[in-house]
Amino acid sequence: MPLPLDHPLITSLSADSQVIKAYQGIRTSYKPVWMMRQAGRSLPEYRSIRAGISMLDSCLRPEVAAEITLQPVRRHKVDAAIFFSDIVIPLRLAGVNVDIASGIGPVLEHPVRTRQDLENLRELDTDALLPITEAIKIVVAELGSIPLIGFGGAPFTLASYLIEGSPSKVLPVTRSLMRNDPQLWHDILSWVARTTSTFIRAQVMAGASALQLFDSWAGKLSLDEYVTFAAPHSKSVMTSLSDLPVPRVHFGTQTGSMLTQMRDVGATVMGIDSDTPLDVANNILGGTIPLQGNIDPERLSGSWEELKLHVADVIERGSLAPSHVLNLGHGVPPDTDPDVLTRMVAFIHGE
Ligand code: 1CP
Repeated sequence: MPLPLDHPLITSLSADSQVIKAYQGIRTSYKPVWMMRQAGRSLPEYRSIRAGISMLDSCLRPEVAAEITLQPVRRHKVDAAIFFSDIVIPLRLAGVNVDIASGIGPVLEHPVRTRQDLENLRELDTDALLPITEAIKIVVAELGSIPLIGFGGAPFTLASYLIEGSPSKVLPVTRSLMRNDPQLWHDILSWVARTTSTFIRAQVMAGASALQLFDSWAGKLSLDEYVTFAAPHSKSVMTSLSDLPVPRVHFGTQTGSMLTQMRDVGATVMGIDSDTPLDVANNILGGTIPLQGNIDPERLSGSWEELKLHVADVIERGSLAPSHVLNLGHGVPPDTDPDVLTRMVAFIHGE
């Protein structure tokens, strides 16, 4: 589908940005950087705008979501904005009773675990996404040539919240449903794939210049399980979005053993977590695809000298890939000193 004529990739505002060029495999001497979970979390201006507003409300109030998206760009001078929202927002907008509990994460009153639960789910109506597209229009008008990255949760990660009902490190209910009722599993994941895909498409059509699919928990599966139970649904998301002329980043954690399978669902850029050095990831992927990552978030609270050495090492290893967008290997920890992030971005830019 062609993008609207006022989309920043079409007006060329963001088309020549360093992040988009690097996502397209074009390497320049400039080193572009943005950080996962840069919107929110560690910034005092984020905590102040969020005071008295719940997480979900802040995502659904366009002015608030737009302002939070822009805060880290102003402060840290990063080369891209990530839209402030959450992977469970499309579930909520489709009528699922999900809330984001402060300090815990997404929680559901009635997890989806039976055929009847699935039949009660509605399709996500694009009209319901109006608060999202309104926020994006405000953001892109402010960003000018800096690209906005839209995102969504991959079906496996999103379904694990839907089925489990609350954040879990071991996903017992999810894994048992997957093994014991594969037909129901695939039907639930098909619904999730359509829902997350509708959410991402709306962000791109409203002005996002790239998209990132987060499969944060994919690494909890064995390679066989990933290929059988998760990859087909991630593929259906990526395929359904492949008519949009934007780069498609795919990211997961502890996924060193499944990088090629994750690429093969239709990614055009691979996000790498801190566990796999970029030169190793590049070898696994055959040197064929731009990489994003993978500064260890834990180093942000260590000494500046050691952080600089670590960042230089990441840049060195990333120089072997076709192109490289600097990022963290996972999200910004909430207790990070924001000045360290600003300083790190300046260091990457060679200032
Ligand atoms: O800065 C940004 O990256 C933009 C906004 C963003 C994104 C991309 C948020 C805001 N959430 C996400 C994606 C997201 N949400 C993921 C994938 C990325 C990742 O692995 O980090 C996941 C797994 C979630 C689910 C989620 N939402 C959790 C994790 C809970 C768990 O299972 O351990 C939590 C704590 C949330 C709430 C949330 N989402 C976003 C923020 C800023 C917060 C904290 C809310 C608060 O202030 O209380």
